[in-house]
Amino acid sequence: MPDQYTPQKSDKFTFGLWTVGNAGRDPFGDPVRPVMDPLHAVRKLGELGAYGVNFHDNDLVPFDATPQERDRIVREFKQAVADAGLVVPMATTNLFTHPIFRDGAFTASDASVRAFALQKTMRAIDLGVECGATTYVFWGGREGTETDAYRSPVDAVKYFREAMNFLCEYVRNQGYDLRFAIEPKPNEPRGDIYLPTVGHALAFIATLDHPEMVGLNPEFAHETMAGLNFVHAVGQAIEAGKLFHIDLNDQVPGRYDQDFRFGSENPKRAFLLVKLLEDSGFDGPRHYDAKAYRTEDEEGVWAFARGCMRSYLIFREKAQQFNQDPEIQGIISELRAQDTSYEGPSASEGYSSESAQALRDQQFDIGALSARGRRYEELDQLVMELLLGVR
Ligand code: DIG
Ligand code: MN
Ligand code: MN
Repeated sequence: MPDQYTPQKSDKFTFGLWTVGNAGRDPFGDPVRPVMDPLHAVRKLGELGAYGVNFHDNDLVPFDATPQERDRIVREFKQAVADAGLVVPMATTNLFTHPIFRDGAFTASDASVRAFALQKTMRAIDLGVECGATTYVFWGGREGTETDAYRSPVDAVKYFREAMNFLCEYVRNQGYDLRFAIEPKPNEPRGDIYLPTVGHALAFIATLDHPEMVGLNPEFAHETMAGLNFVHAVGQAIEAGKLFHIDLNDQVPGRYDQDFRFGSENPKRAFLLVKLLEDSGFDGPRHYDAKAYRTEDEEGVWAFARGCMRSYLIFREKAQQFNQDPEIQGIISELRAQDTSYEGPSASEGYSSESAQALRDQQFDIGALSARGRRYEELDQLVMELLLGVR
């Protein structure tokens, strides 16, 4: 039954074909659901109110498809996307399933594998652009090691950089309207994956020939697997102007990559993430890189997809309530008034020898400043009561 949490295309929710199409295989069990026809996924997502779909090259075009098969598949896919009123904002390459990538793709020790990974990625970029993608994600699922006895981690970074620089030049040379988004992950399927967090990726991007073309696709589960605060990671990406895309899902810290339904494990962190995205004016797709529990049949998959989108809309409404709640905003206003009452010398105006000397001479009431309580318990309890539906 439609209600105020029924998604609209204007909410910009997207799903990867591999998400709703996940057949439930895991390291200890066979698939539990039939392989989903990508055209069926497109139609169903359109019916659910999604804005778009994304794909890895081989989610759509089999690894060994002939050029003729490839063209037919793409033609039919583009028609289904158009019929469903969807778009394809993002595409990416599968550089992790085929055995050739067993020791990596861009960072593989074998130079011929690195070259093949570039060839496959150029073709996949062409495919993504042909379907309308303007963001291209790089998740280095196999870019890592189980033992560091052979490949130097210094070489790995150099290999990664030469691949990204080459592909940036390819996109520039082709005249494509495309930005790259690196997706960090700390481990799995490799024992350790290079560029494991948002911080590592930001540092790496700064070393590229065209850093302006490359940003981030942070994933909730991946920073959480690393024991990090995903809201902080996204905040740093936003502040750096590098939040080019985002993978929404959920995760229990310290576990394998669970890719749970958004908001299903950490509702407070999910709320604070949605509040950050909405307050910051992020206008990119709200992309779900998540999958239904292995226990589910196809109906359960669509319940999962609906739940991802409904929870985002509920959290967005809660964020609006937070911003309008008189008691919450009263505490914030009082805190901010006191926090900004200092009028002495500071770093906010930049450095000068005069300001440095004035700062040296500044007197501070250490006792009063040390004794000041922050009222965060009161404020956080109000957030919890908002989320628990008692405000
Ligand atoms: C897994 O978290 C990765 C791959 O599914 C894909 O390359 C990327 C795009 O969201 N996420
Ligand atoms: Mn994941
Ligand atoms: Mn992802």
